[in-house]
Amino acid sequence: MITTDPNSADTPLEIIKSGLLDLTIHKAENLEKCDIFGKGDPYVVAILNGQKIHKTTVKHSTQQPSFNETKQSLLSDVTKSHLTLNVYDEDKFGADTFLGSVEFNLVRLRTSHLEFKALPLERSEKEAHGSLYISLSFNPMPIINPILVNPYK
Ligand SMILES: [Ca+2]
Repeated sequence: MITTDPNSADTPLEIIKSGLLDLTIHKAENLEKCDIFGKGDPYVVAILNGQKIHKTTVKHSTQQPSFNETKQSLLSDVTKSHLTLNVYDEDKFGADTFLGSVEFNLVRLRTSHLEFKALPLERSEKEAHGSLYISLSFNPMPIINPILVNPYK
C-alpha cells in the first residue's frame, strides 16, 4: 500500500522517503566568548535521529569559525527524521561549553537543495547568542536492503 504524503507532488519520485541526505556546515557567526583568554574554540556536532553522525574540526581562537564540512547520511524515512546541530566551545580543562543548538524536523525536506542562513543558536537556560549557516539536500532513492539503513540495529 502506498500512503500519499499530503506535502508531496504526484510524481513517483516524491513518494520515495528513503535516500541520501547531504548536510553541509558552512560557518557560525558571533558566537559567545566564554573563555577568559582567547576567543573560544568552536566546533559543531550533528545528531541525526539520535545518532551522532559528524563532529567538525575544532577552530581555535575564533568567534566566527568557517567549517565548510559536508556529511552524507542514509535516511530510511525522511518524513520521520530529526536533525540536531549542537555548537560547543572546546575547553582544555573540564567539559566543553555548550553554545547553543538548532533543530530540524526533516518531514518537509524534498529533492531541493536548501540553504539556511544565520539560524539563531538556541539555549534553554540563556538568551540565544550567535548563529549557524548550513545547507541540506535530499536525494530520494529506494533503499532495498534494510541493513544499509540501520547498520547498528
Ligand atoms: Ca575554549
